[in-house]
Amino acid sequence: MLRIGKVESYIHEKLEKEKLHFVLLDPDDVSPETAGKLAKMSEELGVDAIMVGGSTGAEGEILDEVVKSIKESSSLPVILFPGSHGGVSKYADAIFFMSLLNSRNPFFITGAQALGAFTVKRYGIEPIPMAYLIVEPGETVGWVSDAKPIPRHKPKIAAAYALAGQYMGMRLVYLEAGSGAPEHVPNDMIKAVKAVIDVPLIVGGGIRSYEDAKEVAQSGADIIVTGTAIEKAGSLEEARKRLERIIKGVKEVKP
Ligand code: 1GP
Repeated sequence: MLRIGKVESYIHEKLEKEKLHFVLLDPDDVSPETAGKLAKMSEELGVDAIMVGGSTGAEGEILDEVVKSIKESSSLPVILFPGSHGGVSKYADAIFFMSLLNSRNPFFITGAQALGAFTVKRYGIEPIPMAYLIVEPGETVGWVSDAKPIPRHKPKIAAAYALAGQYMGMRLVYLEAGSGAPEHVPNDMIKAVKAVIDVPLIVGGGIRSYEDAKEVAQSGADIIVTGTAIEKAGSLEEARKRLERIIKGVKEVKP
């Protein structure tokens, strides 16, 4: 019998009361030690989960060490955000079992998923099926995964893919502008997607400030993801300041 797992239940329970903020840590950009410190700080400041992954190099021992360090430093759920079947770590709690629906390459739609499925089962990691959609500019992930990025002025295309994802059984939709994108996913596109789907909507890529986080949440994102703003803050103090402001922007918007 298929049952909703612990992490997914945690997400749903929290979403009844508030919008959520997830911090993304890329093992290619942060050391295990820094990842641990950022995770501890995230928990203190009210972040709801830590995502771990990236498009390049977030695999094997490097990935394991970062996940272990986060688990030792905080009690937040750790959710894998894999670039391919290599992005699986047995130390994580859950994995966004994602299909990049607008890739031109079937490897990123179903291929990597098939190659990783038994590993996920063997390790007992909770899979959370998710439709992953790349929006312009798409940045590294768009290029690496051979996406046909959704044009920023075509919200309806995003809405159609998102609804298709839901009808195919995916229980989350993620709109991704790409890590480090100069601008986040357009508000009109977030609104158009939110208007047609019933599953939670995650938005990430290019969200750096209180204002960004707030408008993305107001447009309808249920979960807001930030990576670069925290990872590239330069110091822990600066990361703390940025994180505080972003969390404020997310939490001020009521569901
Ligand atoms: C990337 O959506 C995430 O996969 C986060 O993007 O690094 O721009 O915050 P940023």
